[in-house]
Amino acid sequence: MADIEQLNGDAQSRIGAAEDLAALEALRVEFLGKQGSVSALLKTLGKMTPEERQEQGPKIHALREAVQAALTARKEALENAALESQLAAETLDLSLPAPGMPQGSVHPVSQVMDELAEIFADLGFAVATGPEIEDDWYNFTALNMPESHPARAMHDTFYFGDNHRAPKGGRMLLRTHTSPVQVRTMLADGAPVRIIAPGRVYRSDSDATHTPMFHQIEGLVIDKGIHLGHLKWTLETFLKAFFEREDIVLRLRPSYFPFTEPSVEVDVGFAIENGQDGKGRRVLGGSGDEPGHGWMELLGSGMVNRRVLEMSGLDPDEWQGFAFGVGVDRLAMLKYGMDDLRAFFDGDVRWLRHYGFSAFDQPTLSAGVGARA
Ligand code: 2NM
Repeated sequence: MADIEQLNGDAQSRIGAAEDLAALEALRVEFLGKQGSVSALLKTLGKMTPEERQEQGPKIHALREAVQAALTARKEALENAALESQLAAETLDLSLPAPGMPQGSVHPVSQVMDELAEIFADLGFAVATGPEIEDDWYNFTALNMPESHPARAMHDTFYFGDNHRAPKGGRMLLRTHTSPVQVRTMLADGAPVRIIAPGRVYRSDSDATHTPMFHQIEGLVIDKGIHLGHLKWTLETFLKAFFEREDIVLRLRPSYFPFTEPSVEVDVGFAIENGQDGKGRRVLGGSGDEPGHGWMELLGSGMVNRRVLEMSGLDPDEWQGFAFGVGVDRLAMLKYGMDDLRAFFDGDVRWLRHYGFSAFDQPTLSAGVGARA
């Protein structure tokens, strides 16, 4: 009896103090193994009288249960502790770049696209997209550029061969602007409309300021009673948000586009106080009459031509609208100080490392759309 209690006390304290799983296994063998001390006690039951067995049996079985329970509890505690320390030692941040791998970055064009989408979303514009392979009806005819129109030749269009034809027989081409997206949106959804159409466009043209593929964002607002004032306010609000300065001034020059009437080209300047732009401001721009002073041509826009509205399924006596188009690559160059457009598409990782943006830098209006992480 005293033996059993002593054995249990000894087993409990030594099992509780076992420092690792190997030590615990040694204790299991020592107590419960074939040659173990508890097993030896169990074997004595066979030689006992029935009366002794009736008294000792339950006690010895209880001892075995208690030792087994202590082993199980200690094993669980040791395993938990091992897991805890493993978890503490092996922290794994899945958002970090893999060791030894080059870190990717967001291309400036993608960053500017995201900034523009954020700015226009705040003004209530939805993003619309459409095919880059178009037929000439959506790219030209619906935009008031019939077959014979000289502007078609001016667009340096990439055409597909004669074996690729649109369902109605028109020629297929790489879109030269995102305007066909606007036509498709008006035809599909009707009016009112408030969208931007960002995306790739293609023109056969290549030098330091032109690449055969570039990025454009066009905007379209259609509603009742829309006029040039709405256009000017929208562009002013957009450019102030994009360049993150309040002293942006716009100059609207009469121009010509087949799809708008009237058409205006928009120049931007930065005003500084105490100057002379007619409102007591001096105007700074990228190029102009004096070095460092003047205006920079930035985008084209105008009131959507009645014929375009008609071909897009809208009654021009009921609905009016304005549209604008701007080169995203050019905006990126201006905002982030890049000088050669061709470097945008070389895929040179050194250039990307220098000009690229952190993937964690999500443009938001509250943080400033162009904030760098
Ligand atoms: C520009 C300039 C002026 C324009 C027009 C349209 C549409 F489809 F509504 F007629 N979309 N975009 C437009 C107008 C584009 O880019 C320099």
